[in-house]
Amino acid sequence: MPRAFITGITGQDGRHLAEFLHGRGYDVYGMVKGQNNPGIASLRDEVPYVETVPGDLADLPSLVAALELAQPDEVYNLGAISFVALSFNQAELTANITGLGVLRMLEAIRMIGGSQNNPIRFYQASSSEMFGKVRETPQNESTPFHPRSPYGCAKVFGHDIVVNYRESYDLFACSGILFNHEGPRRGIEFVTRKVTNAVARIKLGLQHELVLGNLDSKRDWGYAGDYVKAMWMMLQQDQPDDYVIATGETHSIEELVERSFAEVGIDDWRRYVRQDPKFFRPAEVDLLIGDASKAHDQLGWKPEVDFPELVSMMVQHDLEVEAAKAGIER
Ligand code: GDR
Repeated sequence: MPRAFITGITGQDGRHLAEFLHGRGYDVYGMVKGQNNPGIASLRDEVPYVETVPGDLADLPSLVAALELAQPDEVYNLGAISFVALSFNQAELTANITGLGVLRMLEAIRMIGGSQNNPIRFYQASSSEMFGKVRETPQNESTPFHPRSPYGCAKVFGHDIVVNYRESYDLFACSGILFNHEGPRRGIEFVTRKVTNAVARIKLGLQHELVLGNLDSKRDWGYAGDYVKAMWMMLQQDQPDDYVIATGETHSIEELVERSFAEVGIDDWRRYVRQDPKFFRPAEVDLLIGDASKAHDQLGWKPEVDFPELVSMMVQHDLEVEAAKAGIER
């Protein structure tokens, strides 16, 4: 059986990817940090077949030990400080985990290596946040980077060091430049889930307002379940390369809010929404829209879930979960 090792296993993508790889017959190992990681309970619930391995992206010896234990064919580096807003407050931590963590993982792979005939294949979770103040629209693999947050800067370092290690040491290392990808497993701090969860609670009478920051920024939102498939596809190619993964459609936060309220039959959404400066960022990424033609042509990848389906899936999920928690019959 092929073996996969995933960092960031407790996050949205980690769980989707574990599910996908398990379905393809992989033994899946997930790296978990800390002595009592709160993410472990839901991990055991949702993906019980994942073998957890201790390790931390801040600690190279722990990465080497984790790889020695898992003996993977494929390594997926999804672990990061991934919340852009937090990265402004914890910039150094973000640089260390989201940026230097990639370098440590690459070094660990160089040390462990895998067998001569079957070297470890590496996937790095790069991000559309690297495009930041975009130099061209839509953005593709050769669009120059202009990050707008400590998170974006750290991801640029991670991306560049993957290219450098590929060129210097002939590693099979790929980066997926993934645009925003969402779903019912998305953390509540990210705008899509914050909105769909609040809309569900407002509909159920459990909450009365939704407080947001900038409603004008635009994002290319896809479904996380579709995007993890692209990660795996990249590692099955003959040659390592970098790919943009996106839907090619963009929508504003306001459109997301409007559509989410419409899903529960509320048209006058402005009654419930308030803006608060504390949710605005010191520097914003105004517009993202990706051109995934290379992934379409070379990987045969395309997204299956569109924006209306995504919003509907998330709102309906949150209605169900919130009603169950509150003991409301629907
Ligand atoms: P993003 O995702 O920064 O694009 O990064 P997020 O959902 O946090 O923000 C999207 C946009 O919404 C605006 N916004 C708010 N955002 C949050 N979180 N909360 C609010 O109340 C709010 N109001 C408005 C933001 O200003 C922003 O413009 C995500 C992360 O998953 C990264 O890790 C990943 O690399 C990129 O997507 C691709």
